[in-house]
Amino acid sequence: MGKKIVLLVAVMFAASVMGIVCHPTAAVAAPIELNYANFPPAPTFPCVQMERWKEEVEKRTQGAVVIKTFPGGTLLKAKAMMDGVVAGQADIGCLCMAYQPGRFMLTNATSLPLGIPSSQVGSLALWDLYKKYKPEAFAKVKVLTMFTTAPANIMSKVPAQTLEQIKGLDLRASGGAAQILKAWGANQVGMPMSATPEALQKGVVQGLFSSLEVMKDLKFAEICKHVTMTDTVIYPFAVVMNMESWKKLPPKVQKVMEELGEEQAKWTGIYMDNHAKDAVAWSKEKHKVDFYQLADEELAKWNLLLAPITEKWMADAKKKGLPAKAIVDDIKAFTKKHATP
Ligand code: DTR
Repeated sequence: MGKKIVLLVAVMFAASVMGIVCHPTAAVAAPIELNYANFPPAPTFPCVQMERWKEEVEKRTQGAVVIKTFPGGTLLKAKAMMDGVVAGQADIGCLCMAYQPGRFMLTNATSLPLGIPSSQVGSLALWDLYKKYKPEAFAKVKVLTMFTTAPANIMSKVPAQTLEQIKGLDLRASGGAAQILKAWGANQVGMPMSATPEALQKGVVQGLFSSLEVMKDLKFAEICKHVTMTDTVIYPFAVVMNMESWKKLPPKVQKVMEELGEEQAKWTGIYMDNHAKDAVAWSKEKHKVDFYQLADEELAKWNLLLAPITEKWMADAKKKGLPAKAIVDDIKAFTKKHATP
């Protein structure tokens, strides 16, 4: 009898050490379910990174967490993302900070024309910037990761290869990049990416200024037969979680998500850079898109027009009490750090 009890205790002890919960109700404990909202269609890169993050979290928590994803603005739309997550309409949301320049002023400094060369470098520099300054704009949420697009280029139905051709052309961009189009003389039309396919179809705009992966993911190569390579600026994104939902998570799950922060930024950067290259090759081959490389002197002329944008951001940031110069210097230093192999 005594031996049996000892054996039972030993088995229970071993099981609990191995993490097997013996309590009958705990053994069938339902996984924690989290909703993750995203604004653009499923094939686009913000949604691809969302699915990758979901898979990693589910795998690394051994199924203790299940994430339900909502692409295409089905749960929250682009500009409602932050407030929707704060209010708990979604546990997690992915937002493009560039769409709200004033609200995310500090992190949007990464979309100034400062020469960020790729999505990988941009994503890691942005993550460093966030960690260093912990901007007030994110005080009510848990930031899970951040990343950026690859540099933006002009995709258009008609050639936009000279400043004369761009003058007055209806081109779509949002946030920081909008000022760039204005500086080049375009008639800048602002809207989120999710509204762009229809605007192109209906002729509301003649083209857009963005990273090139959308040529394939949103099939813009079918309609925009001209690309002018300027490799100008990136757009920054954030993935945020409702604070209550975050606090309710077991520490082990929180650890998994925290460890994924920088890794996810890098993964997304690499995915985006490769995918943008792939989209260029696909557009040339399948849709005979003409890619036009500006001559160095011409590009220098275009870039010169952009200098006042950074100056204006610095003046505005100072007015808001931000250490404008330090932020810009840090972005340059983080860029250099991550661009150097
Ligand atoms: N360049 C920004 C952000 C962006 C780039 N690719 C996608 C795909 C889906 C949504 C947003 C973006 C923009 O032009 O909106």
